[in-house]
Amino acid sequence: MNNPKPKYYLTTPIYYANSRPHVGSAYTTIVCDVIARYKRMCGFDVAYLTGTDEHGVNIERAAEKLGISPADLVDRNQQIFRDLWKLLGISYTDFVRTTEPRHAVAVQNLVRRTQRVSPDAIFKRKYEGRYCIYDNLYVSDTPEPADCQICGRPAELISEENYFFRLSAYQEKLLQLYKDQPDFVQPDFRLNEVKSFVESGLKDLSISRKTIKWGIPWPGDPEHVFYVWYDALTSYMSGIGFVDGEKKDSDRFKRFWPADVHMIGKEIIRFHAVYWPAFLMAAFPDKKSSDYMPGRIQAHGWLLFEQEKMSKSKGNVAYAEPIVKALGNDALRYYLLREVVFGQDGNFSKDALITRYNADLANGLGNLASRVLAMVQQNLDGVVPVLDSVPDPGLMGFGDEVSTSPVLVRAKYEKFDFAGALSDIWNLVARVDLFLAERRPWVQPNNENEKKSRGVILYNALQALYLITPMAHPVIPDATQKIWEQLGQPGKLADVRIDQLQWGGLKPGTRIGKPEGVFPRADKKETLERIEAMENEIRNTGSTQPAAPSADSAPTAPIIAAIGAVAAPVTPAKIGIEDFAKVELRAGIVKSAERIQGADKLLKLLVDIGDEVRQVLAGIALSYAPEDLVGRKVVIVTNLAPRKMRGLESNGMLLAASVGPDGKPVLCTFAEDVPAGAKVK
Ligand code: ME8
Repeated sequence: MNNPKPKYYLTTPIYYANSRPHVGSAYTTIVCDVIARYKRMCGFDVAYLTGTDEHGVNIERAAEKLGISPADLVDRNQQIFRDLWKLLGISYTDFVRTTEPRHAVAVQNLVRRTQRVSPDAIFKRKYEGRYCIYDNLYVSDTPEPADCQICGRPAELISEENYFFRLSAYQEKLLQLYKDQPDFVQPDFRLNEVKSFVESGLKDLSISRKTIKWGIPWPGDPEHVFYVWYDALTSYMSGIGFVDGEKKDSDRFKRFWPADVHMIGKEIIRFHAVYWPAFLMAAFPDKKSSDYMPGRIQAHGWLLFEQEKMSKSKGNVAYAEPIVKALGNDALRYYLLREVVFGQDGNFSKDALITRYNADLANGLGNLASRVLAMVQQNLDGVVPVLDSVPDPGLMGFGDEVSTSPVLVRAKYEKFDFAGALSDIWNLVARVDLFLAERRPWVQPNNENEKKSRGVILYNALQALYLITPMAHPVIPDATQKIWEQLGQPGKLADVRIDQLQWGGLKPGTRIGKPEGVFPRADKKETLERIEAMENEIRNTGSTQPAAPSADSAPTAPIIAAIGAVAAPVTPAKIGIEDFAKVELRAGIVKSAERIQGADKLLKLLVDIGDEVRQVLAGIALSYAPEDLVGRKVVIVTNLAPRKMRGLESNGMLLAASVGPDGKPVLCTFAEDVPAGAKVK
């Protein structure tokens, strides 16, 4: 049967399954969940796809490091992603793994189709160039050394015969697409960046690899596997039932394709706004653009941790699970959407998260709901009053003011201005608080008129709550569902039409439920400690990657992990001497040491390493007093890329053993005399 609802299809990037998700990956997924929930509440039939990107050299190498097979690694990690999405209440409808057979078939069929309908689009030639294995990016088409534009690390040399996609032939067509679909890339300033990139000339793109085994075999030439981005992008189709672009495609694919929005972080815009539309143009030259071209590529900014992008490869990540376990799912969702201006970079701080939680959720909405509901229970027998006279003009003004709000809030959701929508909703919470403070319904009435007036005041406050609750639902689904039930409303709040909300929708005579607090206040210190303890547990045991350093436990933490204080899930694979030789170790002498304000565990050291004095930040402040370190001989890793913490650069790492159950760092030193700068091998 045909579904009369309009369709809406949105996707997250499919995340690399080389490690567990962090707050950055959770951010995109939560944003998409808010959109999906909002659209459903506007009457759309929503398909929401997420998944895991499970091929490529970074997966191969991550597995090798752990001494397990790539298949085992991705199996484990994709489950961690799914578990987290469950914990976060993500209402995705489809999940795709690129190692699924249905996906491999789709990728092979898409390329076969392309070769058939656009015979010039794909050709074979020798490739020599530099490739970044972390970002899966062809960095330069010449063999000279080059650094990756995304992560800045040196790219690897590759030289092999590859299949190429003739991207150069799509330059004009892409520019035409940006003209015909002016919203194709959002925000606008990103579209300008994309246009300049395309205008500057497009090079043909290698789309197969011979040196990698962990990938989808090229049809008819199994020595080659697909370039991970051709593979990964196709998941947006395979994930909802694309098979061949012909008769075998599922009804679901036919209903939902093309996507309305591909939501991504800004660093992968080129793949989505240039390569992906070009791949699609080549695969469907016989179709109208509106039948296959995504509606929009929406790029958001990064969550920053200590001013740097939070990323798995840098190890400066925060995890979502401990926050959800300590404060609930709504707390993280609310904080991320309220604090980060969508589209821009935003800082992530647990401290700010707890402050927001207490101010806006516990003291704000939660407190308002429980106060109003308790007063209705106590004074009105738990029933929404029937008004038998026209309320006084002051009260009608309040209703008018509140009832215009849903239209404004919806306009902001439509523009993906989540911080704006939430700010409007919370202004309304403050407005109701003020209204109650002015009208004081808790004062015992002296006569019948005053009693009626109290009923009218509470009636107004209840109607306001009745509007606020669904408006906040896409962002904080758990608490709003509870408040909804406490307002005596049956069924799921998710089924309420947000575009049909009306002042007065809470019917007089409705019996309200038992008021129960939805956001208990959190003690900041204690909550932070709980979160950090859980984070440490994840770093030490729960992760399939080596322990990641926390904000102020680095830089000794990775070494502590390597020494074996943590219970690694698997024994690390053996390395050759050539791998060890990559690490430059030298003897150093500490010249000065001082504490860093606001970082309990970090010390700032100046270390003489012979030919220079290096600034090094070390997570040893709980074990060493700064004055005890001056003059001390230490071992330092001198060729580690510099890293910023608390706004200061650390240019090296001290070696330390990790002792006891708490992993107390004990610095490595020398029993005999050594000059500063002596090599340690
Ligand atoms: O790029 N702040 O996967 P990925 C905000 N597999 N968002 C962040 C973030 C941060 N600090 N860190 C990650 C890939 N993200 C490819 C995608 S799609 C066909 C293939 C989010 O695991 C953001 O959405 O590196 C970013 O684009 C994505 O995770 C990258 O995830």
